[in-house]
Amino acid sequence: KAVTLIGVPTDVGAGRLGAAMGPDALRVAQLGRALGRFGVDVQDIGNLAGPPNPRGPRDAQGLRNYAECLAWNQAAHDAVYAQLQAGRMPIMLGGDHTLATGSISAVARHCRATGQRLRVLWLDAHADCNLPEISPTGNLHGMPVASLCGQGPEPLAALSGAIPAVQGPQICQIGLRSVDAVEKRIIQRLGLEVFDMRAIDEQGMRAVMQQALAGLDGPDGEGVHLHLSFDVDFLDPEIAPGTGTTVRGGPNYREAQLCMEMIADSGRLASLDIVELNPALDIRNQTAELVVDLVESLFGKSTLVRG
Ligand code: DIR
Ligand code: MN
Ligand code: MN
Ligand code: MN
Repeated sequence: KAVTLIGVPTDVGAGRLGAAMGPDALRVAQLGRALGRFGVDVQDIGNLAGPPNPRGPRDAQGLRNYAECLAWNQAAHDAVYAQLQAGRMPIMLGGDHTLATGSISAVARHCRATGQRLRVLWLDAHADCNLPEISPTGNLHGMPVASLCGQGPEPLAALSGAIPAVQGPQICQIGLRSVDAVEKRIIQRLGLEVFDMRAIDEQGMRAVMQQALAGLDGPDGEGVHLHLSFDVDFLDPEIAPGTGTTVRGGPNYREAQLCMEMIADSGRLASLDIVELNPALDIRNQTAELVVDLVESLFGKSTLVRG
């Protein structure tokens, strides 16, 4: 297995500053070395470059820092696509969640070129499918799912070279517990598959992940490219304080581990975003260390010999 770490140090899509330091916090927590211990060939290409955060007001479209968001997403797209073409698995170290438009657009382009089927798992407290007109904040990190499904500003929606980059039913969201009023209807309109916290409470993480990953591990899963977009605010704030928009009532440590272990068992993980880690809000880098711990499970760390 060959993996490339791509730092994308920006917070232009977020309401608070600090996610731009996410890539370095993950390096301090030794993400690369942790993966190396599983026999993974890890290359860290450092941080991409892009415009500074102007901290602008909402523009006429209702968006904050739109031009800067587009530039960072284009950079993320190009870097992720280059790694996929080189046959390496990209891990994008964000950065705020706007960047998933760029990374997943690259993955969608790659799947189109190689004839693979794309499945996206979206771990988040939020649905991220706001549109400029209905967003309560104008922050683009609340909109990447809409962009990927062909909604909102066209230059972002068109990054993969086709609109939409992804169809709603290809995206499965897990852990939601904060969805804006109009967003609830967009979720339905786009046809997203959603397991909110209530589903996890009622059915348990195991049953939820079995449904989310249904068919992937067998012969039906051959030719499926599984992308994981991991917003750190998916996790309960008690274990993960280092992120900008915490919402109480998220998955606990064991639930999060099981989620990652079951994704690893599918054997299909082919690209990953780690986003919204905000070291300025963290306590002694504990959230970055937790993320590294979870990513180890994602790459097959297990307590006992398996398989
Ligand atoms: C809110 C918050 N729904 C918004 N979204 C966040 O601004 O659109 N997404 N924090 O991660
Ligand atoms: Mn979120
Ligand atoms: Mn692939
Ligand atoms: Mn998000």
